[in-house]
Amino acid sequence: MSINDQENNAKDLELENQERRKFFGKTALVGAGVVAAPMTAAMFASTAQANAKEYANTPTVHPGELDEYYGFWSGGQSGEVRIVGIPSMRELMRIPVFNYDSATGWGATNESKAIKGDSAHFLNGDLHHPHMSMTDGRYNGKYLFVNDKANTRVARIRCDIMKTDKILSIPNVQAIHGLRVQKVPYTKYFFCNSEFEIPMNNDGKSSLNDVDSYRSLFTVIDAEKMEIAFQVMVDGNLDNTDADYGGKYFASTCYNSEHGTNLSEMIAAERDHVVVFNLARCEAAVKAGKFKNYNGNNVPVLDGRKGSALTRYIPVPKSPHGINTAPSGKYFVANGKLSPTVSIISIEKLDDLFNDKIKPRDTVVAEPEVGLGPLHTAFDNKGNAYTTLFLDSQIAKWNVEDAIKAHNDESINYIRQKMDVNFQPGHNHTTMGETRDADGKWLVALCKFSKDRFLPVGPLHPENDQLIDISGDEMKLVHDGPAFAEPHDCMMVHRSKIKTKKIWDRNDPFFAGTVARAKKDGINLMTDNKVIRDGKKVRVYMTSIAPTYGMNQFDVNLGDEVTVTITNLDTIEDVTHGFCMTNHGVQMEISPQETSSVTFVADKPGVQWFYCNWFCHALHMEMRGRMLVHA
Ligand code: CUK
Ligand code: CUA
Repeated sequence: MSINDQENNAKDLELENQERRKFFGKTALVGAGVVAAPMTAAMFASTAQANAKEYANTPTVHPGELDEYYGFWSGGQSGEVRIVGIPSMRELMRIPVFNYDSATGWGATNESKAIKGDSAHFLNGDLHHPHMSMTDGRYNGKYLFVNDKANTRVARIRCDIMKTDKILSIPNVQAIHGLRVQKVPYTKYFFCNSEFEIPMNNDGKSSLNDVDSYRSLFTVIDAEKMEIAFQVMVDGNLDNTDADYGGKYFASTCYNSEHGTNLSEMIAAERDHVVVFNLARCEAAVKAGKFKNYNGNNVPVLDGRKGSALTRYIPVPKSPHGINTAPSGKYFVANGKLSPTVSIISIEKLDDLFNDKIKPRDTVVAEPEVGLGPLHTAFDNKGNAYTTLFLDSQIAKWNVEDAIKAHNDESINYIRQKMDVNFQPGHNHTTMGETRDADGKWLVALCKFSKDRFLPVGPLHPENDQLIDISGDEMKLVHDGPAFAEPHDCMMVHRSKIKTKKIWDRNDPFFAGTVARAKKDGINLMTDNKVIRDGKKVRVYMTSIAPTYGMNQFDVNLGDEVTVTITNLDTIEDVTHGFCMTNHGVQMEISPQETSSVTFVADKPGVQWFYCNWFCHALHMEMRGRMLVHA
């Protein structure tokens, strides 16, 4: 090799390293004081101090050890929720919600179809926002509420069994996006935004192009009944939302106050707004009958457009995205997206705003610059905020009170650190950070791009969920976690708040409908193995106990509609059975003490084997039987 070649080689290597560094970001260099954003002398000093500090947190969870937190991850266009252990980032379970799930039979079983209700025919969803019910601003471990942007629905998940127990289609609107819960005094309501504006009576009869008449509604839902309490018509569209800690106000961002129908129209105005909803006034208006109905349903729709007593519109810079309530209860933080700022709205000033003592902009106590593309903000227990910067691919850590002081005193530096993440973060979330119990331990950045962080798996890349230790003065990246499409949001709750059942309770409402049907058929599900013929309908009831079904053959006629109902008599934790009828596209989960049922047409003559497809016993392979189909 000539000297020239060697030099060229060295240059190539150097170039390659630089390229990789660009990809990897500058995380590793932060400690050396090299970051993309300009640093002040004060920041250098605090970084140096931080380097000397030990980190209390360890991300290592050894085999056999349990995680400290449950993370509930949105599955985005997968339509499901995933349970992730924090800090291990191990995926513990998936909860099918709006999707069809081959393993559990969600979307196929009669029990899940009953829960899906009028939208059971939809097999997809776009689930962005999982949020847990609260009591007095603290997680109570009861429910998770989630949205479906794709098919305009919301759903509730029971945290004692980690199954979806109710799905509700929202009328009068399109595309449910932002969703949060009432924090105080308890989650009586959860509420959600419709993102896309449509005509109020969307019957195709009025002018479809009268864009000015399109509206977007804020929907408030009774959390226990899973019924819509009321909707509020607004100006502009709605994006994300959050509640205060006083039980009085909900606030939503709006990014299309222009009522545009294409990109350039939607970003024309220099300012959009945050809409604040006054809960007591809305409830009073419903009581007083000051609402209208639309589209032939009886959901009360209040008029909360500009000038209404029910709402206030706070102008903020162009196209805000996330809105997050600080755990101090003092501020809503609206994230600028197209503006490098976040708008800090004083919740204490909202009473005066609603009593017309001050102007809407008077509630904005600071608008600090945090970086390019702020989307969402999370909080610790030390007064710091963590904002995702989509365009900068960074998390900006900043101090809320310092940012407010800096509003009048430019010498105050409120930025504590900017850390590169990989890459293009959407939401970020801190442990317990949307409650009074914010504990400042872990931050998760949900990155939209993973580029070269993982082994390549084809043109479709995984997302990258990054775990960041925030317990010290400096944020520290500790884990990259690839995730399938596409976590938007998550919430992390201490394990002490969650109590799950280990086996099913026989009286669980989850399968109560099936139990009632069996009773009508004179069946004791715990003992009976019987076939009931009802014309062309055949109902097969059987038990299962490892490694056998209570019945290993039954007879039907070609073309019969067959309903197989199985009760798992096993009482040992983890002994789940399955039922799969080969060549019929049918299968389901039956966990200990559960009853599950599925209905299909026996459309193939001859011998059709069914088998248990959840490995349950040494003789699991032998756990099968025959459906004899007479032609
Ligand atoms: S949204 Cu996706 S990154 Cu649907 Cu909460 Cu902001
Ligand atoms: Cu029962 Cu496998």
